[in-house]
Amino acid sequence: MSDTEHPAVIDAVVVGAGLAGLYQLYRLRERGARVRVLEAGDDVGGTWYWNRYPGARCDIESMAYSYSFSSELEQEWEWSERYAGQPELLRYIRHVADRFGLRRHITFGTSVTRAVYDSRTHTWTVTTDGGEEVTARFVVMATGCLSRASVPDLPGLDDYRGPVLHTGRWPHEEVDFTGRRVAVIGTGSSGIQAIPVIAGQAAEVTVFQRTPNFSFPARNRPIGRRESAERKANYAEFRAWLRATPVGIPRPLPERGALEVTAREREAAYQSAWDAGVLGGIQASFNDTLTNRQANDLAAEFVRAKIRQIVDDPETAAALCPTGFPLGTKRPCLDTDYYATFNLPHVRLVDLRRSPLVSLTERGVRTTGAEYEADAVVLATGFDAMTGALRAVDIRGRDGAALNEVWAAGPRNHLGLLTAGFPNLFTVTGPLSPSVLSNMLISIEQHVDWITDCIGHLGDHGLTEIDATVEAQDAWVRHVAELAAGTLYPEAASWYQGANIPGKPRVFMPYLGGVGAYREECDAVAAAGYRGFTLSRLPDAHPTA
Ligand code: NA7
Repeated sequence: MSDTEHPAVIDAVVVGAGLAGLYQLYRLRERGARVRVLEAGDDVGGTWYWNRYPGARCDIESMAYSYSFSSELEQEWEWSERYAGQPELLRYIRHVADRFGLRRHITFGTSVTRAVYDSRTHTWTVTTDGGEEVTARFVVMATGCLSRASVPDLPGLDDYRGPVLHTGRWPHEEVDFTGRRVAVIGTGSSGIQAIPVIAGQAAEVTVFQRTPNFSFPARNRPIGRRESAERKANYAEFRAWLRATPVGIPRPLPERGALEVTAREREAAYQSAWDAGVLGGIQASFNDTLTNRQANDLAAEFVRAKIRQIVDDPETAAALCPTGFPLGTKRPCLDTDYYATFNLPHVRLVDLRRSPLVSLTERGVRTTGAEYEADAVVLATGFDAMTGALRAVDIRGRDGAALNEVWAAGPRNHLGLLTAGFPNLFTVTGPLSPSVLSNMLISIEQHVDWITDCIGHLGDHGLTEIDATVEAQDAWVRHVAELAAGTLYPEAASWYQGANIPGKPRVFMPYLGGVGAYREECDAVAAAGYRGFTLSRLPDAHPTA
């Protein structure tokens, strides 16, 4: 690793100190690169720093949703539960930062507002909200897919007198709902995790549901020492298997379609997935759930029957039954006692499809049917997913081109990694990569390894710039869209395709080819000398990284 041409120019700025940013920092430091990480929060953790709402929990098993880069770390860390809660995940991430001496390279409480590329020097100058400028050869956007909270433009939001809490921006001090009336707006993963826990504390909970979701029991439980030791004895094999699967989640790989088996076999398969408590388990019972509407309807009906079984009041059960979009095409949820919570006398469901939300008032929430008083309002209303955090930064590439303009009709890039005209600016788990349709840790490690190797390759060959070609980018954008078009995903108004944000272009953003195939493609591109990218060097430049 040699120095950049100017001592004030560092090798890389990494934006974000979540799981992606920390690993990127670790890998680049390992190569001796000079790196600054800029992080908006006051600590490491990313998603697990911000999402502190009651019940926040990962719905991929801890022993799969954790770093694999260090076998010492893997062996020494003991997870207490099958699905770790937010406090434990944050402890783990802080431990990683300390164990690998990463903190001294991180500036906290600092947001990046602007990044400008200089084609003459092949460097980016990044500006922070504190007015600082940092110049680096490479920028890695490790800003997360679900990091920009979406607060809907609800009339009367300012009139409401009580606290309004967004699940994705939860306060750091304890929020005590004891004896209070709580209104929860939103029934995605966050709401579905939070509602049973809030109901365990509050005097009254009113849930405002616009779209019911498919949710499955998580079957969370403590991990015993023996179970942990068994997994750790074969950790490398387990990780290798996960990396080759479609989504990197430990669950069986279906070989048959739902219509190729008898009704009894089908029921048994769904029941076994329901009992296993694995994210996406029901849809993964058969290989055609997300491509064949009839197969999907069978799986969806199985879940609706479960909801009707669990929920005592038939009207509430009917309102909780998801209809109108295929199972799995909106992010499925894992829960602990979600549906049963509606049997509690102090919990009620307000179906916004029947009586739409009109406004917040001084005292609570008004729908077309009634006004519901509340001492606190919880917004579990989600995120400007996948592109929100990237578009929040004013990114200017070659010739001053604005990323926001280039992406006006939806994200464009090659392999989800680099956008043509924005050289040396990488995104980790960005749009058009498997990202949110995968175990994030698998995708993060794969991206960071690829990016680090790419930066190393440039340095080893005296090169200072990598840019995607427009042809390769166009082909990749087309490929991602074609994969989505062959499935039922486009039938749902999901955040996967930006439908939750008014005015956002409807483009299906995650790559659906699976993490195994995706890794192979990325590796093949690198092995072919970064096919689809243009590599160049500045005359007289000292190579970096
Ligand atoms: P989601 O999954 O986007 O869920 C947001 C929920 O909020 C969803 O039920 C929305 O209904 C509802 N919502 C959003 N805006 C409104 C308004 N204006 N009125 C009523 N209801 C509204 O976000 P989460 O935080 O739960 O989960 C995000 C991901 O984090 C999750 O998938 C995991 O990957 C982790 P809608 O469906 O739009 O009708």
